[in-house]
Amino acid sequence: MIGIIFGPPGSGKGTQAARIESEFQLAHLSTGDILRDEVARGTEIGWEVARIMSAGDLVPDDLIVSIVRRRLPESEAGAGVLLDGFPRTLQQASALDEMLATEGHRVDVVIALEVPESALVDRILHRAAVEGRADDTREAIAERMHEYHKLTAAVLDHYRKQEVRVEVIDGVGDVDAVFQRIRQAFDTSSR
Ligand code: B4P
Repeated sequence: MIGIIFGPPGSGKGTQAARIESEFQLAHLSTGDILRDEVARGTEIGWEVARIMSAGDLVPDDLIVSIVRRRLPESEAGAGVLLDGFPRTLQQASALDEMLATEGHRVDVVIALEVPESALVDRILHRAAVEGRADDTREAIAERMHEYHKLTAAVLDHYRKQEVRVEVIDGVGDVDAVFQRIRQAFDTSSR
């Protein structure tokens, strides 16, 4: 099973992916988590991406694709993988399709979380107060939303055109309620 959890910044991708990971034994591969870990460890990649991320911009496609190319085989080894935060551009989506095709695989399902922008900003600002993430400032949030509409939203159409199953999930409500909606969609799609 190759799944993608998709949605604008703050839609709850990471939150729901953690639930899906434990319920369906899928390996959770989050490019945001990988990049934050590189920054925290002060690696060469971390130095390269820290400023880009804190401004709310997307890091270069080549870098992200090489990270995923390195990690995907290990993540795919078990029951399957849930990609979180990737692909975020059409170039990344094509690179992923090619990586999977070399092993005779393809994306099976896209879970697309839908949340109105006003609620997204509230959630992220709330997280800012709790976690102090470098990209949770008002300016960076505005840039992340802009990048989402300019570059990322088109990824959904890319998969719809390929007739990949796309499940649009209402992401408003408490974390459990959203997860129940995802579980229903996931159960149906894996049958
Ligand atoms: P991500 O880590 O993917 O950040 P995100 O889109 O904000 O996260 P997410 O939607 O997972 O939000 P969460 O569950 O935490 O990316 C960060 C940055 O990394 C990008 O801006 C970019 O610079 C870089 N990057 C990553 N992948 C890349 C790629 N492929 N290409 C280029 N650059 C890339 O939820 C947000 C908040 O809402 C949390 O506080 C949570 O507690 C709360 N919340 C969740 N569900 C809720 C609910 N149902 N109700 C109320 N609050 C809820």
